[in-house]
Amino acid sequence: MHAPSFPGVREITDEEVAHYRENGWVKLEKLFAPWAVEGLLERAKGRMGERPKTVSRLDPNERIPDEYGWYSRWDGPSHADPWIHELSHSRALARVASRLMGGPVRFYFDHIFVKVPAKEHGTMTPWHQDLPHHPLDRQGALTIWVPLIDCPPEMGTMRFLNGSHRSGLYGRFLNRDDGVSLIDDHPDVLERFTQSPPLDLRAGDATVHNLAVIHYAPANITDEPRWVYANQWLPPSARYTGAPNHRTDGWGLELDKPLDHPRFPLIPTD
Ligand SMILES: O=C(O)CCC(=O)C(=O)O
Repeated sequence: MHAPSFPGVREITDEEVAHYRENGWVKLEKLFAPWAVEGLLERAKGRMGERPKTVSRLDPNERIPDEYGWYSRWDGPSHADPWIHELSHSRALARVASRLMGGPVRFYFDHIFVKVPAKEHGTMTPWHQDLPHHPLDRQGALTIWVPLIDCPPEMGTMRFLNGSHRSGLYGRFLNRDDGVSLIDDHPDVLERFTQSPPLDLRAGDATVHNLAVIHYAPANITDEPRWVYANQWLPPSARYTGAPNHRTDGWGLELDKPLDHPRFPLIPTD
């Protein structure tokens, strides 16, 4: 497949790769050039509005009420906007994922994720692992999470339990309606693992995390919405489990087969 070379994404270093492998997450300063961040933010606001609303998955020109009160989202912006597609499916971004993962990569998903200020109805993102929420049979996938505005800890930058991606799977804890948290079920994790420091990110910095690392994000206690572009990658060998998921439903994926479908392309990295 053709993968555009996108000059707005930098190469990462061996030290950054080593940090990711050891801890299950890494901070990448200035991953996106300022013009790339501006391009994303302008498009996100164009679709979602200055005081953002969720974009319909059925019609990317339509704004709909937020599914959960604490965030607004635009799922799959790269499928609706060719400029975002150039970035999300670029060789440069695939190289970042590939170096961290240690092999070839498959594009999985992207979205704009806007955390609403706490004084409206934003909340913390509770402790969780992502992987139990995905229809994937194995580990290895990662998320590249890029704030599009300066994002101090008060806006809710993520905190990670260092090395927890190597300790197995703990359960599903996002958007639970019974109020049970990962810490209720596994109170020992906060002693077993050290916690990453509060991260002060500039627009265009990134955190990358393994879908198996335990993490949370505090509430956004500022007055401004927290605009983030997140982009996810799979190891090509990952197989589809058939669990319902908005990323994969409706594409005719076959149970127990890799996600070989134009929606989830392998992106060349050299
Ligand atoms: O942005 C947040 O508040 C949480 C994001 C998150 O948990 C994730 O990307 O896995």
